[in-house]
Amino acid sequence: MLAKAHGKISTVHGVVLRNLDDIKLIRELESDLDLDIWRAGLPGVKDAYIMVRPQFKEKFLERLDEAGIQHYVHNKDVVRALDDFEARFNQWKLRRNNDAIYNTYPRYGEIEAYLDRLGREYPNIVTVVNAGNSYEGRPMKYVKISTTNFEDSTKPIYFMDAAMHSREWVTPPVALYTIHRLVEDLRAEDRDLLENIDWVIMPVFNPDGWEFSHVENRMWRRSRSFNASISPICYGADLNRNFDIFFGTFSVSSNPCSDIYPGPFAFSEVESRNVRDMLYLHLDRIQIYMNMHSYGNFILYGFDNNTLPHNVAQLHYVAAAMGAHIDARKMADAPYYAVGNSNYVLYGASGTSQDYAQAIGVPFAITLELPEFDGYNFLVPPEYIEQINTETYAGIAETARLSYLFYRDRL
Ligand code: 0X9
Ligand code: ZN
Repeated sequence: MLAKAHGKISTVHGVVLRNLDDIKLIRELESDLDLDIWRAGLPGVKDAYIMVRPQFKEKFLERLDEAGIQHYVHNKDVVRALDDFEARFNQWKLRRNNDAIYNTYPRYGEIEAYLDRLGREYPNIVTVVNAGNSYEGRPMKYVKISTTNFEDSTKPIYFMDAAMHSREWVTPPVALYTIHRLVEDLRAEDRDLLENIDWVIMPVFNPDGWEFSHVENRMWRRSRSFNASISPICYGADLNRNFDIFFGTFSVSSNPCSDIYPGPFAFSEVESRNVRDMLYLHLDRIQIYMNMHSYGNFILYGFDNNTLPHNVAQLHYVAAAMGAHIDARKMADAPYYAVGNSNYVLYGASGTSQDYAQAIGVPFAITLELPEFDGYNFLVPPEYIEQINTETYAGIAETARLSYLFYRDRL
């Protein structure tokens, strides 16, 4: 199943970052040597993890040595890590046959069926909407959850999406679990979340990539569009570089085969256009845009170009509260969340949906990078899904509560 990925994948190197210059060098090498940055790292706190294709390995290590940067082999056999993951996931599916959809890594058809079923079973609160079709023609489904049919303008909207990057498999379970808790398992202490807020939740932003990552290449990140005049061999663009904000200016590669290729022009990809249209559809009431990724334990906000939104004090307050609520429930040896401006805490990227949403007027646009355990990176063993779901839900609930408090200022 993963054969195509295997041909391309080689080793992952830990890089000991000392300062911003080291990060800058990595970003340069990223496009020159087509690196796949598995973890960006944080100087003095977290090493970067960089996957290097075999043909570039020598050059990569040479450049690090020249700059006096320490490095080590983090994963000497990515193929084996992929095989291990696949074996564990297969066992999990056998053992947990018929388990809840939010406790596994479901196929897109299963996710659609789940959303449709909720729409049928809870017609008073759940509406299933197709935001438009993906490049390959899959309906990009999302749910609207509301006790007042989205008609009460005194309520804020909480907008959440997941799996914009398809290999970040642990993100849809969190979106699905949030839906489940609001609709099928609403607890007394959470009634306010359903009654005071309207929710827009899209569990899979990139359904073509999601399916491709299940059947062809587990490490697939981008969309699946194809345009022979751009590249006769490489498909897709990075949807988180494709939004019309600082488009194509930093953290991008002009190589259409790169994982950070932003596309030929802003909104070249139908998936990012569809999400843009969803944002505009609800813009007057969206208080939070929560763009879920994996991995690294980060809660980030804009802007990416060395400037801060005018409401950064409130934005930071909300992001930090989220981190604190998740950390309070985290596994003992899991890392704490780092919270802050994306350019400062992680790296600036142009064309992100987070910055786009913030720039068009969403008060709190946040990128959530879900946890990493024991070096599993994108390959989070399914045994951990439940833990990540419940701890993250606590953070989501807290930001939701803050969203309706802050929304009152807008009325
Ligand atoms: O590079 C990205 O798009 C995100 N990281 S990931 O590993 N999930 O691909 C980070 C985006 C951070 N957000 C901004 N810089 N705005
Ligand atoms: Zn991502």
